[in-house]
Amino acid sequence: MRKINLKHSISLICLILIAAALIFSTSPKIVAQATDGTTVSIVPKDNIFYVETTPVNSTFVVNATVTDVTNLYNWQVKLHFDPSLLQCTKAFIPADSPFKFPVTPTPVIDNTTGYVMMGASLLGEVPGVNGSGVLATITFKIISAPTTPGESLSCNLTLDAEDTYLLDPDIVEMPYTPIHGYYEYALDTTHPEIVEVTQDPPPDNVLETQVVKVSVNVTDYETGVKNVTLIYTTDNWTTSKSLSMEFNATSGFWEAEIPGQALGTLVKYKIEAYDYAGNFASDDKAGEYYTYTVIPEFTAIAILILLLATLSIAILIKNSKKHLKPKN
Ligand SMILES: [Ca+2]
Repeated sequence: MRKINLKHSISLICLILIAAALIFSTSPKIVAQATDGTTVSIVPKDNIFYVETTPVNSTFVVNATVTDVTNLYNWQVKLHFDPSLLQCTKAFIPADSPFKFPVTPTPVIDNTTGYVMMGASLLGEVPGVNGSGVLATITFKIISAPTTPGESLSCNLTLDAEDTYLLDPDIVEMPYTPIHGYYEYALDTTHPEIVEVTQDPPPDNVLETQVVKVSVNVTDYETGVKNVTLIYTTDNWTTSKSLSMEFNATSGFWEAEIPGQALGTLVKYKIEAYDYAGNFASDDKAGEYYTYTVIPEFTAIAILILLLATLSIAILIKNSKKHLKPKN
């Protein structure tokens, strides 16, 4: 692989610049004056991905940007990464970058040592360029994945202190603050949360053979909820059945129906959920389970309610007839 060390010895760019300086020796010299705010940054700074949402072999892009630079004539960026985790697949200066200068040596991508290096020079077109913008756009491919939940693989995306530089037309280095990047690839470790469980009809009013609709609100940080299961028993967990709950996009709840049961049956159930990273959550109402007992259609209470209702209606009818009577 062709390696260019542009800094330790006199670089290709410098040679060109020296030649250019000789040619353009009558050009007015501009004093290098980097403002206090000059930075070279990796943007985004944090590049955090999860296995379940960003599969291995996915790519992501970072920019090396410069801010508030004055009289930039020649620049170089060398960015280090861990080549056991990432491979650089592409590096270029965007066409619309104000720092895409005429002399641009081919970027050096070293996926063995783990660095990418590139630069550009104005070649005699003094003065330099002021402002902020993208120096380089760099694409990385994720090549290694963590294998156990909670594990994460990470590395810094470090701007080389020596080989990242900003030069003025006199080939004088201008100070800048480096803002390095960070990469992390993790198996998500936040569990889904079963927030709320409701049933219709309510537990004290389930009749013979009546289907019970159970609605569950489940939330999950990061990856989202993959599936929710209702597990119920009618013989105190000697046997049990699982119902896959369906997500209702309108209500935002996960729903399932427990089939109608015979009179007197005690039904117990619990809810389980997984997120897309394989994290598990269970809600068995702190070991008590959600329960209901199937009651007859006409219990004593029901009859009493019915009698009261009948009486109320009778009174209402009587009252309304009274009102209909003319006053005189
Ligand atoms: Ca999660």
